Amino acid sequence: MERTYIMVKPDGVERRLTGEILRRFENRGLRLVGLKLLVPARETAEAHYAVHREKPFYNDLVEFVTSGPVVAMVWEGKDAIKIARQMIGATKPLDAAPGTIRGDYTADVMSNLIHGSDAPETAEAEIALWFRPGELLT
Ligand code: D4T
Repeated sequence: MERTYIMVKPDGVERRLTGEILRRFENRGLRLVGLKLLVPARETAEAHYAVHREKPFYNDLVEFVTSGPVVAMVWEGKDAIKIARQMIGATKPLDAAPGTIRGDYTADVMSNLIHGSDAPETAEAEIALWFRPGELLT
């Protein structure tokens, strides 16, 4: 069993896509073990995107993800990290296949609706960053 951190970004909440995204993850058979709505603190967003600190888009990214409420979630299942990444679709709009969340609902590299952890180590760090242990099912 594997856990992954998934986040509906402010554009996804604003566009009323939270229900559609939850439905897709439930239909795929993953188990929801944590869920909350919050406006991210700047420090949390900076830590979440620390790997991109030197990139030219870093400041805009932190501004964007703190610009409104997000839906923070943890989903569990066999190969949950890769399955979620597959459902989310590629970062570059031209590479995001139809049938994926990004491929069906966005063509913008930054306003790309949703985040999903990319590896077991990042999943563990992101879950610990966004959730306290008591907020997750066992
Ligand atoms: P996240 O991390 O948000 O799930 O997105 P990805 O895993 O798909 O993509 P990423 O980490 O490479 O990029 C993080 C975040 O930065 C935005 N971005 C990315 C951007 O605005 N311009 C760019 O050139 C890149 C590469 C989009 C997602």
